[in-house]
Parts: sequence; structure tokens; C-alpha cells
Amino acid sequence: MEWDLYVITDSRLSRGRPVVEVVRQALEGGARIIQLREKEMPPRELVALGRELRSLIKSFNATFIVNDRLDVALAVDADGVHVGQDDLPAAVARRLLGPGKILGVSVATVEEALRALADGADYLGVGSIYATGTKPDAGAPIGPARIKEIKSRVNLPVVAIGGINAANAGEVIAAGADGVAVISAVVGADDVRAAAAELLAVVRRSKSGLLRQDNF
Ligand code: TZP
Ligand code: MG
Repeated sequence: MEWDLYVITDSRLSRGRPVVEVVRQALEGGARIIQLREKEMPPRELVALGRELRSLIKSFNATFIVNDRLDVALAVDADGVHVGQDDLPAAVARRLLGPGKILGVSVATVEEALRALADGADYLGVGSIYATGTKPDAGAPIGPARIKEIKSRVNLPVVAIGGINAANAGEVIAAGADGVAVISAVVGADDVRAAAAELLAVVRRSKSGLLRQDNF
């Protein structure tokens, strides 16, 4: 999987632009994973939107994850589901999903990360790294150092989430994140495509800088 840039939808932050259009631009800008996350959307609409997104995302050979709703993920044949600490337990989600689908789990601590690993997670969303207005119940920011702590204890890919933008993305990559997961920095941008491309460039630059540091 290419973890560099993981973009999450939020129609409330999309300034009236249709989610499908925002996602198309994010993909054009280089997002490789898209998560459908629409907290207030009725299931029937989620399924319709999910179907549309699935074919769009597939046409870019990108990965499609559904937030929270395992039923919707299965209904639209998404590539996987992402659950938080208050959602379906990860072990239950894994059992219902089967081995072939991707399971992401939100964690904020090493303990949660170890539990997610034991429960069958394929990757971790670690956050909220910085303060964010996007998720009011995100809890106090944990800071980028927690990424390093989790990466040293748990052998799973990590996407950092929460308040990430082009100005601080390099810092979370330097702390060991495999990629960045963003909502407002991309879906709320004036130019969604350009915002995605800029973030991706920062992530890639930061990774290649780290590689050079390893070599010399
Ligand atoms: N989980 C932890 S923070 C967060 C989620 C879904 C919100 C991320 O949104 P933003 O706008 O990238 O800070
Ligand atoms: Mg959730």
C-alpha cells in the first residue's frame, strides 16, 4: 500500500462542492487512499455515495476505506473499514470482514496500538497529533513523539491524523509516520487538487530526506 497521502471526506467542510468532485480532485492531486467519513449521512445515502466513490477510486487504482460502518463497507465492496475506539471492536470488525479486507484502527497510545495489532488491524491511524477543529471529541493532542513510540513497539503502518497540513507534515514523517491522513487541509482547500499535490510533495520530500540521513 502507498500510505503517503490518505484523504478523508467531510461534506460539511467541502464548501458545498459534491463529495465525488472533491474526491476526484484529491485523487488527481495524488491521494492514494480515500476514506468515506460522513457522520451525519443516512445509511441509504452513504451506500449510494459509496458506490459512486468505489468506481471512481478504482479507476485511479487507489484504495477505498469506509469509516465506522462495516455494513456500508461490505454493501459497497469497499477495500476496507476504519474503526475508532468507540466503534465496533476491531476484533469483531476483523471477524465480520474476513481476512481479505483492510482493517484500520484509530489509536492514541501504545496500549491501544498493541491491542489493535492483536485484534487484526492492518494499519493504525495515530492521533489526534495536533489540535483540530474537525473532530470535536478528538481529545487532547498527543504530539508527533507518540508516533515514534508506537512505531518502535508495533510493527504496523501508521498514518498520522489530526491537524496535519503542509507546514507540519514533514515533522510527522520525521517522527516515523508512513503517511498523513487529512480532512480539512485537502477537502476544505480552495484548490483541492493543488492542496493534495502539495501535501504529497512534502511527505515525499521528507521521506527522501530521511533516507539520505540513514545513508550518510
Ligand atoms: N481523527 C482524529 S483527528 C481527526 C479524526 C477523524 C480529524 C482530522 O481532521 P483534520 O481536518 O485533518 O484535522
Ligand atoms: Mg469512528
